[in-house]
Amino acid sequence: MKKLFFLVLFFITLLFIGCRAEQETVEPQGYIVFGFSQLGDESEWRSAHSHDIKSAAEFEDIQLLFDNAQQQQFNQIKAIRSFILKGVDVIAFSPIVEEGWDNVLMEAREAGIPVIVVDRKIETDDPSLYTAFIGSDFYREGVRAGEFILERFDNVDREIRIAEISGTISSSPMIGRYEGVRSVLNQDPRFEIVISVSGDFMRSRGRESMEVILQETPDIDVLFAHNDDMALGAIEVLEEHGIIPGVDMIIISVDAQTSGLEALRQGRINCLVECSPYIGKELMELALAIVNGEPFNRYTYTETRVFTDRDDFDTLPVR
Ligand code: GYE
Repeated sequence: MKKLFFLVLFFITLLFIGCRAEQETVEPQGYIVFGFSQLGDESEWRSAHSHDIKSAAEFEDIQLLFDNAQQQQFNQIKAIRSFILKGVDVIAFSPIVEEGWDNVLMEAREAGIPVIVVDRKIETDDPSLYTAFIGSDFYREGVRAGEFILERFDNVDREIRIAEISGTISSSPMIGRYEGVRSVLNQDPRFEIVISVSGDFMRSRGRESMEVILQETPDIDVLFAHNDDMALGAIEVLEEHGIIPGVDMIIISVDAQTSGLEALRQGRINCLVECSPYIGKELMELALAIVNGEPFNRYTYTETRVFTDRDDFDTLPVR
């Protein structure tokens, strides 16, 4: 009887050791929990950005906690606080506006959680509050748009009237593109931005903005829209008014997403300044490097290409 007891005990112990070994091998190496606060879902660019981040996390076997703040800064702050409470390994967020992040970033620092700023920049007196940034150079995008306008009107000897539909007020792409385009156009007295309206990066608001522009300022030569969605909304309104976009009015927008590229091929947009939302892979690699104490670049910028109606369309990217 005693023998039987020890035999049973022996097998139970073996079973236990076996289970433990299995558990240890199931846990993937470098497994991390990643909290991401997305600012909203306002544009085609944003959908591509969210999708790219989700699939990159899946590919790297990173547990992603994804929150959509529906265009509200306080929702983003709430999401970041909940990530801190959950004790995630790393936090990333795409800030809707530049200012107002210091307090919540200090809370993350106190909890010892590194923070990556993604896509848009923040304004802070203490840049050590975030660990790294990955996104685009919006000022350079504005410069590229300005250079295209200058080139397109090279031989035209009269005043060129420009309308601007800008992005979300106080957001870094809005500020960068606004300042960048002016830095080029201000060098030539022929060019004047006669009206600037904010369309909040949304197609519906792009429509409304163009209605305002047509009511208030006749004889516009150029539209510079801070993203494709707003340009496309504005184009619909132009067509409803019998104005031919791309011919009667030169159209430039930023992003170069699927619908923008299609409009370029149709001749309804003349120039697209590329802004890439596809940073998922680099973001996950960056997060892993930070958490694992490996070297990383503090600032990573995406490439900016320019596509125009005079390009060979076969060379355009396929999204
Ligand atoms: O250009 C626009 C989006 O922050 C770069 O936000 C992003 C901008 C992008 O809504 O389409």
